[in-house]
Amino acid sequence: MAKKIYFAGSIRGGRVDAELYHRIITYIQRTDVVLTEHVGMSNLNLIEQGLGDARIYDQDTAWLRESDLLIGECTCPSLGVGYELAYAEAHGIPCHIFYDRGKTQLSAMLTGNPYFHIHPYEREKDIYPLLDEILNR
Ligand code: 6IA
Repeated sequence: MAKKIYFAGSIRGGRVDAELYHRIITYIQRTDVVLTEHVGMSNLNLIEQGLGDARIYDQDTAWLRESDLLIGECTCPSLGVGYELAYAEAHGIPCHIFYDRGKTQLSAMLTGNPYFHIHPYEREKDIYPLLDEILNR
C-alpha cells in the first residue's frame, strides 16, 4: 500500500533548493503519496502567507500526525523544518534527513539525536537509491 510521506523543506528559510525538493517529491510520488507537494512548487507566493499562518500550522501538524514517514531535505536551514522534525519525533514518526555535506554542517541538535536517520550526500544522484531503500522498493 502507498505510504503517506511528509516531505519537509525550507520555505521562509529560503527557496534556493526548491527545484531539488520538486525532483525528490516527484521521485517519491512514483509509488507513494506526498502530503506536502507544495513545498516543491516554484511559484509559492510568499507575500500571501501572512494571513494564513494559523491555518498552515493546523494543516501541517495534522498531516504530520497522519504521515507514515517524514523525509526532510535540510541543506537550507529552516526553523519550520526543525520544528516539524521535533514534532514528528514527539509523535513517533520515523524521520529521514538528507543534506549536502559539501554545502552545510547540520545542526548538532539533529546529528546528535539517534532518533533521526541522517543521510549526508555528495551528489544529488546519491539521494535516489537511498529513497528506494527507505520506501522499501
Ligand atoms: O520556516 P520555514 O517556512 O522554512 O518552514 C518550512 C516548513 O514549514 C515546510 O516543511 C512546510 O511543511 C512548513 N510550511 C511553512 N510555510 C508553509 C506554507 N506556506 N504552507 C505549507 N507549509 C508550510 C504557505 C505557502 C502558500 C502560499 C502556498
